[in-house]
Amino acid sequence: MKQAAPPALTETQTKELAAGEADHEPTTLTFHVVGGSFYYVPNMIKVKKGDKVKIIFDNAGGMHNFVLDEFGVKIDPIKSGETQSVEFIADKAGTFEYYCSVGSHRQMGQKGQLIVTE
Ligand SMILES: [Cu+2]
Repeated sequence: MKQAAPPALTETQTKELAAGEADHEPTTLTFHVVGGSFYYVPNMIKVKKGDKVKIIFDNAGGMHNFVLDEFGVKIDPIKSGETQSVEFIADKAGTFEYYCSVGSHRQMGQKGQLIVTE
């Protein structure tokens, strides 16, 4: 499978990331994450402990999923052009890696960080 250039952040994604990063009381946050070969955009998401996080995963090309072990998140692999979403509560602080568990995509760089602050 060919390496693809990751797309730039959309205006919506930029706003979503800013909302997660801003000081706030626990709330519901939505993040559109685009996955392709072999990247996620964004590859860093910041939230506060206690936030309810909704990930809307868009597959830009290839066969990919979205896994975040520490929060029991695992979207089944989806095909190019498909979208799948998942929700979880960010109930612990720390830095956690989300990744694609298809083939060796994680090793090839399809991963990102969820940073949960107190
Ligand atoms: Cu993948």
